[in-house]
Amino acid sequence: MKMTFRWFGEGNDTVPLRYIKQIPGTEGIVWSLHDVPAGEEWPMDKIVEVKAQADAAGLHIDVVESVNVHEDIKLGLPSREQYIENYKRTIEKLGKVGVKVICYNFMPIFDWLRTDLHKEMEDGSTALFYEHSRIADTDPFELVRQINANSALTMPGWEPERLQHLTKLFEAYQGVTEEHLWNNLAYFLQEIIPVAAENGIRMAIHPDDPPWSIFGLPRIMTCQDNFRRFLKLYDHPANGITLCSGSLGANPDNDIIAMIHEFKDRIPFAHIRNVRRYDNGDFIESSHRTQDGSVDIAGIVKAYHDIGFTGYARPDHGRHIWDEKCRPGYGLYDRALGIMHLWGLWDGFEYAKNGKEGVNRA
Ligand code: CS2
Ligand code: MN
Repeated sequence: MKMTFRWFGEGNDTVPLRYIKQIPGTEGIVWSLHDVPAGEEWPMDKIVEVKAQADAAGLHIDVVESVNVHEDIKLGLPSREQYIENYKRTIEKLGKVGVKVICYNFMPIFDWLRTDLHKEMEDGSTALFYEHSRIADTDPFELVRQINANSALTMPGWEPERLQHLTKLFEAYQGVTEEHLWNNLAYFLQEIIPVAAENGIRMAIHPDDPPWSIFGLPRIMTCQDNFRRFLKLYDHPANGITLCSGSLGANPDNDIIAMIHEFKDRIPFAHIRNVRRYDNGDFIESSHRTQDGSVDIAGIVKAYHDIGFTGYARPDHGRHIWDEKCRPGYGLYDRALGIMHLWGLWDGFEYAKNGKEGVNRA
């Protein structure tokens, strides 16, 4: 397991690279060019700039999250051709600087969705919270306005230029079913996977978060059966999954341990975090520890250890603790604790299997 940490870029993140370097066993950043709109080709000079910053801090840039997919590709519009071309050029450039994994998602309009970015927990910390009834009862425009108004920094995938066009986007998705989305995803994969493979890159689709339809929009990357179908759309190691335990874990029917075993060769990237689910469909992003949430994080790390996982991992969102001022879900403290928890479990399993020698090697 190769540990990484998401970083939003110079001037766009509260965590300096040198702090990331100080988290034990953390070798690289998970990065993106957040100011390049979805669909545009990434400029080489900006890519090289991030690489230079990471190099100077002694961190690698092997994993990109995300190269966002333009809505026209998800909608299957004729204009997708140009956006797919741009996507391919970006893949080639990323291959040139040594990127190994590109994470992306195929969620219509919205990326991850929560109703409260600072829900207070029993211990006074705050965390990202999803209130099921509020999604059902609130108009999406109003909800986005409320959430963005309460947040100093925009959430990834919620870029203002995309949200400005919300009305038009909702109209465009009228009549777009899950099957349409599957077809459009298949088309996209046929085009980009060969280019990724040629450039030494594994594509890794992120599950939908939450893993069910919201505001009547179709969502397909939601469960084990659908991931199986996804992998068959293009049966090649370069067509892979970002297995996010927190996103999938919001649905109690998802058996993440079973997914790790079934899809083991096709998981270049693991997001490992917990959520605490409530009976009414609400959930909150609790600490990484198994006991604090509803997802068996210890079992998940054991499953990764059992399959001899050599891919990249990162702690996903964290709580906001010790009065840290940070991006919602992306502070330093709780994610650093998350990493230590994940390593603690991993080293424990390794020690039980191979003793001190194994731990030294790992
Ligand atoms: C999120 C997403 O759960 C997560 O990892 O932070 O924003 C994720 O980065 C994207 O869906 C990947 O494309
Ligand atoms: Mn994730």
